[in-house]
Amino acid sequence: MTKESDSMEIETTRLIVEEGISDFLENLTVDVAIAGAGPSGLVAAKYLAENGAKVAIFERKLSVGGGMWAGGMLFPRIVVEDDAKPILDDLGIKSKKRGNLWVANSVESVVKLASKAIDCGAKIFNSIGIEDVMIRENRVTGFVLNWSAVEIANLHVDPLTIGSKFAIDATGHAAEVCSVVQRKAGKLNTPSGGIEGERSMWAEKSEKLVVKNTKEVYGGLYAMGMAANAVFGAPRMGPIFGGMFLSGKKAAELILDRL
Ligand code: 48H
Repeated sequence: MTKESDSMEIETTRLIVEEGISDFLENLTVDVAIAGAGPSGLVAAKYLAENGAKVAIFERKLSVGGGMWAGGMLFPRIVVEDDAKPILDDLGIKSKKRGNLWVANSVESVVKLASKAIDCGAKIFNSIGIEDVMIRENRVTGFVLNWSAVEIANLHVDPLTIGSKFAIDATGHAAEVCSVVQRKAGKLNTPSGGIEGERSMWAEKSEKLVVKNTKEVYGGLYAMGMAANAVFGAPRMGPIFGGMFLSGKKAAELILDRL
């Protein structure tokens, strides 16, 4: 409620707190909660939201984009294969054919992908990390979250929760959500029942496996992107991002079928 006597600073504070809280409250329960706003998380969010799902991404850092900003060894370029080129086109990301691969600017890729995900209706909550999950009857039913600043300052502050029909681990190499579920539930849907661990670089193999490994790893919890390869013991691929895009799209399609 605005008061005419308030200074501009007080009014600014009121607007920011009210709007921030109302956004958070509107997303206390969602169809799909995604941990991590790297390329796979943003692609999944874009296709889910575009098809009518209520999606919230929680990103530990201030910035979205994960490992894509930096391209390869800080040269701001990524490559994708032919099968992911339609996704670049759909996102309006310019690309150049070089031999068998397409080359795109990594900064343009992050900016356009994030912009499309937001325009499609995905909500991004940054500087919030997932530290745990809720589990009911062998199913993940939501995330347990806290401000990243609390984690960085090592403060003893209890977390809060949001509920979801489906959850996605898009936290990259560390597969953080799957690690928590393995620790707390004791078993994942993997050959060993746990996280198999990422293997050394082997691009051709890894790019195919990241799509194959994009699946439900525990009731209601999907792994995708590098997290999927870490969970299922597949190799890494360096700055090739086609598999990340295709994995995000596959996760969205699998979940949309079940919503
Ligand atoms: C909230 C979290 C948490 C948490 C982490 O690493 P990412 O870019 O992940 P992907 O899988 O979308 O893309 C992987 C790609 O960037 C990459 O690393 C490749 C292709 N590597 C190949 C190679 O050979 O090295 O993004 C993950 C995001 C980041 O923004 C993290 O900050 C965030 O998830 N995150 N957010 N809660 N617990 N943990």
